[in-house]
Amino acid sequence: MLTLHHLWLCPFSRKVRLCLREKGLDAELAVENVWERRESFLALNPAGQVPVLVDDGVALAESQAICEYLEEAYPSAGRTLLGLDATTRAEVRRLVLWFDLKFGREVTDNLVGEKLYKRLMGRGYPDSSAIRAGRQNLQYHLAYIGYLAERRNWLAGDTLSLADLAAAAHVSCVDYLGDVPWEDYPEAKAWYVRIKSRPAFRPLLADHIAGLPPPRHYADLDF
Ligand SMILES: N[C@@H](CCC(=O)N[C@@H](CS)C(=O)NCC(=O)O)C(=O)O
Repeated sequence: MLTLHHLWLCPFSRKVRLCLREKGLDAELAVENVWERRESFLALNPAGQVPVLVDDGVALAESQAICEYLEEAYPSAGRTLLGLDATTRAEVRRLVLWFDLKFGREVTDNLVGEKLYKRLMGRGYPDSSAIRAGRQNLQYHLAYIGYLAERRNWLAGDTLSLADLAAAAHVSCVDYLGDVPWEDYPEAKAWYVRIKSRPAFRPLLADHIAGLPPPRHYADLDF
């Protein structure tokens, strides 16, 4: 029995949701309003952050540790999301960090953080200069995604990996807010269309945040 404590438009939770689905695993989703600092949640993860995966009573925290745990605990026949050899695994991990840390700080925090989480956490109003910086930074990240996707089948190599899931998790949060200039980045768009069309992505496209509807193209596979 798997339970994922998560938040809507949290890229780290989305990465784990995608990983679970790609591995054919079902988890019950439990929304955790992290800003409430509930004691029972802090007992699961003293850092007070989502995602937290509870697998048969054992709590796991940190999205990358969770994804790598799923790889080890639930190996899928003939498939891996981490890469078959040491070189590919190093590249997958480099790109996961690129998206979770660099894209996260330069883009997701400035857009999703400012537009959604600041309000939810009672930390004031969106800062328009941060939003401008997020949109500006997003452009070179989209160019980099396009550069990788043009040269490789998937971002880290021949097969779909956690690098694609991390990238798609962040990009999908920003896309929910309508901030992605897709028409200017056709190679990145072609990669996103491919990953968005995978069955594992469907539940993310069905997400709807009360009072913050996504733009029409968000759930459209042929946008
Ligand atoms: N490095 C962590 C980052 C998780 C994270 O930043 N989660 C955010 C929501 S997207 C959170 O729980 N923030 C609440 C807090 O930091 O107090 C991971 O990969 O799981």
